[in-house]
Parts: sequence; C-alpha cells; structure tokens
Amino acid sequence: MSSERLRAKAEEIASRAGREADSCASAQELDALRVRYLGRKGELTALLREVGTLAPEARRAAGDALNRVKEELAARLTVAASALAEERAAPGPGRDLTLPGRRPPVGRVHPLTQTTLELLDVFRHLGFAVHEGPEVELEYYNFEALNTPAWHPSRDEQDSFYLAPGVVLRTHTSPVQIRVMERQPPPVRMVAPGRCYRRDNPDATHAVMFHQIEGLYVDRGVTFGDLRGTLEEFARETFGTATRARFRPSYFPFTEPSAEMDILCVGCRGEGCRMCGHAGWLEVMGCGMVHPAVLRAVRYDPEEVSGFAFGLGIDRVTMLRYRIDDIRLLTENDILFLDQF
Ligand code: 2U9
Repeated sequence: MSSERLRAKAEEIASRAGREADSCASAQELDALRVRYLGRKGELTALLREVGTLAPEARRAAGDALNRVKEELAARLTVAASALAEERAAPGPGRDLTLPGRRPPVGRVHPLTQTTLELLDVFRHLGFAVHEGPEVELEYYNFEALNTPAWHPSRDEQDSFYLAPGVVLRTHTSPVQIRVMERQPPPVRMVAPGRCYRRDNPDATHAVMFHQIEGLYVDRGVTFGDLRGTLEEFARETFGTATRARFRPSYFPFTEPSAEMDILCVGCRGEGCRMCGHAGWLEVMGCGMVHPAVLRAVRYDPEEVSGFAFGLGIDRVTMLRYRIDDIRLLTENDILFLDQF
C-alpha cells in the first residue's frame, strides 16, 4: 500500500472513530471504542504497523502522519469522555442533586500503629530518643554482640530466618541499640521500635512477624532501682495511674539480672479472669541490667558505666488494650475488624 493510500485510510478510520465517539452514551462505550481503534489490536494501530512495509524513504513521513492522526483521535476521545462526565454531572431528569454525595471510604490508622505511636510518646516523655534500624541484620548484631553464643537455641535454623550465611531477619530490635552504642559514647537513652521475625508456629498469640519496642539506658551509676522506677512510670502512663506492677526473676543472655514485669490485670483488677488466665497479673515486658559482655562488645567499660534494658511486644500490648484475643486478626486485613479502630 502506498504512503498516500495509508494516510488516506488513516484519516478515514479516524473520522469514522470520531463520529462513533460523538454517539457514545457511556464511558464504557468510549473505552471499548478506544480499544477498537487505538488498542494493541486496534484498527489504527494495525495501520501503523503497515508503515514498516513502505519504502524506507517514505516511512518517516507516513509514520509521522499516521501518529498525528492517532494522537488527534486519542485527544478527541478524551474530550468526548470529559464531555460525557460533565453531562452525567449536569442537573437533569432523574438526577436529584440534593442527594448526599457518596462519602469516599476513609481509612484508619492500624491499631498496631496507634499503639506504637502512643507507646513512643510515653517513652519520649520519659526522655528516650527513638532510633530505628535494618530488619535484615548481620548475625553479629542480632546475636554475638548480645552475648548470645553460637550454641544458644535462638540461633538455630528453626528459630530464625537466615537469608544467607551470617544474614538473618532480626529476631528483636536489640541490634539497633548495639549500632547506636557503637557510634555514640554513654550516656545512651533510647528505644527502638520495629518489626521482628521468628520461626514460630502461628497461633492466637504467636506470629512469625511481630512488633517490638526495646529500650536501653546506659550511663554512670544506673541501678535496678532506676529500671523499676522508669518501667513503673511507663506502666502508669500506658495502662492508667492506678496500675500496679511487679517484677519476677527471669533470664535473657543480654541482661543480668533479668526480670519480667507484670501489671495487675486490666480486665479483673487482680480477681482473675479469662484475659489473665485467672492469674490476676498480666506479663507485659522483660527487662534487666545490661550484661557486662554486651557493654564490652561495644567498647563500653562495665567498670565505668552500667545500664538497664527492656523489651515489650507491641502486638501483645495492642491485644491487651483492645481486648483482642487472636494476634492473627492484626495482620489478616479484615476491614470489618479494622474498621472498629
Ligand atoms: C541491649 C541490651 C539488652 C532488651 C530486652 C527483653 C528483656 C524482652 C521480649 C519482649 C517481648 C521479647 O517480643 S518479646 O517476646 N524482650 O523481654 N528485651 S531485655 O535487652 C537488651 C537490648 C539491647 C544492647
């Protein structure tokens, strides 16, 4: 086909498409027309492919001409579409403009995020800086530096997600504190929020991806008393001024001595209920004095400084606050569930 022939054919197609566009009554019809003429298998697109069959010297001019026709038709269809939309919006029979508009669905801040932001406000109020760090961590920062020796169970394949030799999805946010202490001399007073990963069998209280806030205060003369005072104030500001807390001995490789902090059950004020498993107390966080081996790992002198550290599960605090009994609800994206917050 000669280039003149091609050009004439393109014009003919475009004007036919234009006429059809004027008689389209809906956006859907217009879209169908757009596909029929300008789509990958469209009539005009097919013609453009013919340009390749022309003699080389005729190709450029013909190609430009056909592209111009194509762009003009595309513009015409866009104009037709907005004219249709305006027409649809215009007052007319059967269209009651006094009807209220359709309120666009408004999202919510996820309950986990709400809790995280509130907890971070409490810690900022208690003088803690907020630091974040990588979720994909080096084994050294996630384990070694935290006095967790190679034989420690948490280092086993089945407990942690290894991405490569020496590279693991962090199992806690403690590596962030190590990274901060490496680049900052004491005093250090910080919290590190974020996602953590552990190979776990998901059930109502365990998820392979969960959220933590861990905190640390290292300075001269920091005592367990400072730990208690700080965490009891945290509990009052988070769960209410009437909150009572207690500390039970525990064990973590990176703290010595270690403890669990419980609060009087917010459901039954200690009487015993389903929420606290009839214990009257709810375990909310673990804590302890930073192990000297950890201080040495970041070249702090345990003779000079001491520190306390703590860690809490944000998912758990969120479940306590909103009386949620299955952690999976927090990540299943069920709009009916999320709409409550
Ligand atoms: C450094 C030194 C010590 C952080 C600590 C805990 C106790 C703890 C758990 C809370 C809920 C993990 O998600 S959870 O199951 N964490 O109980 N975390 S002490 O100790 C540190 C951190 C950093 C440098």
